[in-house]
Amino acid sequence: MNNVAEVIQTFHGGCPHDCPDTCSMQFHVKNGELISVSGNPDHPMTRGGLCVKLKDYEKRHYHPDRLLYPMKRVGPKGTKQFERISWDEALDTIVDRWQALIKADGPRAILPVSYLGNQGLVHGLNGGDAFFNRLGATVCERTFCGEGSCTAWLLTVGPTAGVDPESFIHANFIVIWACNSVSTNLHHWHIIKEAQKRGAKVVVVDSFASKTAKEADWHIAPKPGTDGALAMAMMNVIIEEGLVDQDYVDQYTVGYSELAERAKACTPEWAADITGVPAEQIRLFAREYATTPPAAIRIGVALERSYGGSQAIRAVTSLPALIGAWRHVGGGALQFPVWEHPYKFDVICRPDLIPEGTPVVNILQLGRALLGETPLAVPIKSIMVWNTNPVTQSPETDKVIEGLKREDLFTVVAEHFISDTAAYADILLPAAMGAEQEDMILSWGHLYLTYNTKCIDPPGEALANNEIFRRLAQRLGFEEDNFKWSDSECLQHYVDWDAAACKGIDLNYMREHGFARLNVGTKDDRAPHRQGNFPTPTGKCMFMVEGAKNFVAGPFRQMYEGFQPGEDLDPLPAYVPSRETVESNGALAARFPLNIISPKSHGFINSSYANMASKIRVQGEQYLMINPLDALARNIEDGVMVKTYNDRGAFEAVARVTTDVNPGIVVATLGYWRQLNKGTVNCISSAEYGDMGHSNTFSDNLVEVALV
Ligand SMILES: Nc1nc2c(c(=O)[nH]1)N[C@H]1C(S)=C(S)[C@@H](COP(=O)(O)OP(=O)(O)OC[C@H]3O[C@@H](n4cnc5c(=O)[nH]c(N)nc54)[C@H](O)[C@@H]3O)O[C@H]1N2
Ligand SMILES: Nc1nc2c(c(=O)[nH]1)N[C@H]1C(S)=C(S)[C@@H](COP(=O)(O)OP(=O)(O)OC[C@H]3O[C@@H](n4cnc5c(=O)[nH]c(N)nc54)[C@H](O)[C@@H]3O)O[C@H]1N2
Ligand code: SF4
Ligand SMILES: [Mo]
Repeated sequence: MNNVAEVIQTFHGGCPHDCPDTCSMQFHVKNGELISVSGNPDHPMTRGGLCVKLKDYEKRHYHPDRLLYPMKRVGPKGTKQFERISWDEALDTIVDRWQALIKADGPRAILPVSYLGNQGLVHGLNGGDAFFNRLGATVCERTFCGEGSCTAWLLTVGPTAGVDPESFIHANFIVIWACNSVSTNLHHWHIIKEAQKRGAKVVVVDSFASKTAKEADWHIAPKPGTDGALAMAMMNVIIEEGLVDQDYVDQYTVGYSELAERAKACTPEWAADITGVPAEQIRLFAREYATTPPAAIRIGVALERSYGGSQAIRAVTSLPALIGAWRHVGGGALQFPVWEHPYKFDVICRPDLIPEGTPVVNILQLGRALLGETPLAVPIKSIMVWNTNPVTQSPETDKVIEGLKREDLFTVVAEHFISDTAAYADILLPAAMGAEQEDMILSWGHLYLTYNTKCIDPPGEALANNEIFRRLAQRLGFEEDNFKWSDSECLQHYVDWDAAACKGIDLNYMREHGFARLNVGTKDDRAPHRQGNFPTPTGKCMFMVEGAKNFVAGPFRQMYEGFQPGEDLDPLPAYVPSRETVESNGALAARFPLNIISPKSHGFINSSYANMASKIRVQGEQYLMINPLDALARNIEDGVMVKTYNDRGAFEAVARVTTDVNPGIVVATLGYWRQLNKGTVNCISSAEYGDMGHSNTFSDNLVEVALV
């Protein structure tokens, strides 16, 4: 007879969430049931540990609110009144409605809405894109996260992974710029902590005292959206004080004299006025950065979230070349190491199937598109949503909801739960979860490939995303191979197994080991730009780019290039002020005087997990952090309910009166469910783009706060 220990089997898993850590997991299964999960102890970044969100991932699989069957709406939109139907009825209804729409208005009346709620190559990126491109639907441009940053990075250093996050162990001066690693990049934080213990200085540049800032040796707190001024002033100091690595600059960069000319006016005193950081601090920061090699910068996604965010990232990305930081192992900058991963996006997404002239709707402006505010020759009459929850995550929530309430909009949502968006569905499709589907997980935060085993069956009638699209494609008679491949076949086709980075790695290796380090050097020897070799058109670091046009660059993209008008870009980095500040828009600030930022919640991953009581306990009820001076002026005491509002909308939260935020700034973390709260932070955020790559502007919003 088997004893208990013998019937527990362990399988390789990969965390499918949109998180730079992409942990290698272990799924422990007994009698066909996922009984627990753990971090893979052999993975050099996961190191056997998972975060507070995923450590009991099995509970999410078996959560009582999990969607188990296809359903149709039987009450008014948004009231969550659904009735169980069969898969055949669900898919037939969808295909019938779409075929009627296509006949009447053409396929552009249909809009896919998706993001990276699942980061699998098969169930995250695939299927949906290829399917809707083949259908001829309007394209969804997904610039939720990092696209301005990517545009800035590509312009300056090209598609390089930059410094290996593991090489930070060798750095002596570490700058974490607008990244809350303790919450959002925990498995990089362990490495930084180790370097700190070894004597490295850790500087966090963050507009408030985040968990990470509190653990740093030095917290520098520029006002939101002013990082460009800080970086330009650092250049000024480095140049004026003769700290430039002239030999590196001469050999491996373009546009130094023009950059130096521009930086001349950007004195620390000038920047102190803009950023609120004292000039002497800026001088010291620049000096220490330039003279403590190896110096590594971790660029956080949040750095792009204001109108001038991408220009700021160009400035920050220029710093390492200026001081020759790239010469050293552990020197340089880290943005998204995904650039050196050998995924075949063209095969995954099939942008070649997009008919010429297809219109584009940006996910940040979904509300506007649904309300007809965006000029579209064919109005949107149907949407299908999967892997995203735009009601809480897209800006201008009130517009999104008004749009979703449209009686003539046919909405299909594939989900794990009845999310705030799923609540408005006409047809709800139950989706499979991590341990229930085979995949490889895209990683944007390290240099490992990650495999995920299907080791249990989905509960009820839930189906993996790709199977849903396979069935829809079959009903519509799509003949392309993509729609016929099994999940395993997809993986064979989606990764460039012949690439140099994959030497010695194939799908069998992945199945056996769960993860594989790409062949891109080791953490102890990798210095990819020691001698230039930047993957730019000149092979050099481009301080200056002449004739550049705006473009949307995301590693998780379809080929958007060509869809865009592409306005001219400034050839050089610069400080570009935010749209909504006291300085840039006095009239607006007179009514709404506080700058709000909305970073990630520690206990949730975006809006995922924010429906689980245990995670809400970790994270706390929806709250707003406010400085005692601002609180006093509004009679707000710690713990009372306040309303945060502007012309776009409002949400309610518990006030946390704290000096962790400076006067003039308030902080509300992202992800709370609207169903469980009165509004959420995106009710107030702007859907206007930033300066490059159609990036978001979540840190560029003015609000007022009052007692409820
Ligand atoms: N104010 C403000 N807004 C922001 C941000 C901010 O910082 N501030 N950050 C932005 C950023 S960086 C991002 S990345 C976005 C993220 O926003 P989203 O990508 O919308 O992330 P989630 O809210 O987690 O929604 C993902 C949904 O997909 C579902 N899902 C997960 N796996 C699967 C699956 O396998 N199949 C199906 N069918 N569904 C699945 C989950 O249940 C969840 O409801 O938010 C953006 N919005
Ligand atoms: N726990 C948890 N982890 C996550 C996620 C999650 O929702 N929860 N989401 C994942 C996703 S999709 C992403 S994109 C990453 C994002 O990871 P991060 O880049 O760390 O993003 P945030 O936490 O939104 O913001 C980081 C810090 O930037 C600061 N900040 C905001 N605006 C500015 C500014 O203008 N200047 C400066 N200097 N600082 C600013 C905020 O105060 C915050 O402390 O995290 C991933 N990991
Ligand atoms: S959310 Fe991030 S830190 Fe947590 S298990 Fe997944 S990849 Fe790891
Ligand atoms: Mo993100």
